[in-house]
Amino acid sequence: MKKTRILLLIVLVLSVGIALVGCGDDKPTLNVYNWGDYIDPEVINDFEKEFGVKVNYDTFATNEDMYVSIAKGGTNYDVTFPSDYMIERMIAEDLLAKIDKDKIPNLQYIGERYLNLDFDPNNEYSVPYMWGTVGIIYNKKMVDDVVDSWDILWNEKYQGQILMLDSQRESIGVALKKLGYSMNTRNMDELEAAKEELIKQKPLVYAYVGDEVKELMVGEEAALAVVWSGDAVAMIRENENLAYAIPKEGSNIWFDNMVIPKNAPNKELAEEFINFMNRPEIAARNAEYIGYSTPNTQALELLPEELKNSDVAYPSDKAIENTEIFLDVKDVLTIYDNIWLEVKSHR
Ligand code: N2P
Repeated sequence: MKKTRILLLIVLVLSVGIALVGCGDDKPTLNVYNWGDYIDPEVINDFEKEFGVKVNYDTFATNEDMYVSIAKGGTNYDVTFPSDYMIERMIAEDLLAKIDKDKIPNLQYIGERYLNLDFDPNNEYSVPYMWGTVGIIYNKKMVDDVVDSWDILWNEKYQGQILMLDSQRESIGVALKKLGYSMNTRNMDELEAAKEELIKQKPLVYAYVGDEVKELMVGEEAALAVVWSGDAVAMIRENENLAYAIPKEGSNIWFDNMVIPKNAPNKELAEEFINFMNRPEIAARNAEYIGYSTPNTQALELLPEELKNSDVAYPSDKAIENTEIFLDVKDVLTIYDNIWLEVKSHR
């Protein structure tokens, strides 16, 4: 008697298992590789339901991490989200598929200033997703100096209360700008000086962080942090003591686009997804949820007044006149890599 029951149980478990696997099998899958905290999760569910597909969703924290996974092979992502300089590099290294623009009618909603940028001159390989700046978020209760210069991140008064971005181009870029150099410099003396500057700053730095910056700043565990503007919007929404500034020495303006890796198993579904993400209603939901700035002009219209009018998310031309887009630094890339390694490992 007991034996039959156990046997029945085994049969039951096996058949449920087979049914589940079977189910997963008939649905086409889309493998998406995005930054952490960079989409309204409901949007993924809606795409799955509407298109009758399964989305596998993985995240990364920096362009460099994303690049390594794609370039070393062995991954099968259909869509990923690099920034400008990384798109430039991935095109040059033949890692991206050309996108069939006829499949992306919603490109019509993208504002002209976000199209045909130098890193992908005819948008043959990439479709805009979000854009923004790099700046300093600070707690007005904890900082009594004016925040208008990168210098404040080297002020000993704020020792242990400064967060830097755990991302090499941004951190090296901040040091370069502080010194009055371009964030895209290929000059060895300037790069060496930036490295020294970051090493000098290190005792003041509480931590080099990614998405955790939001919790730390909202929880008032640090006074100042280098952040991407969209995260600043999300943080200010949670804690009104926080404010954002783009330092006067200048900063980085960036553009994150959606791309299809050359070895994507499901390019057609990837194009459906990219088009879906640019439906004004969907683009607006993402922009509102994450706080980042949408390049989709119709989506912008759908945003709540408060967000639409935020000068953190949608700065004036004047506020960004002193910003640079990162370029692929090509032959000096290993210098940048080594500087970052040295800074991070310095004790
Ligand atoms: C979101 C990261 C935004 C990427 N967590 C800025 N390029």
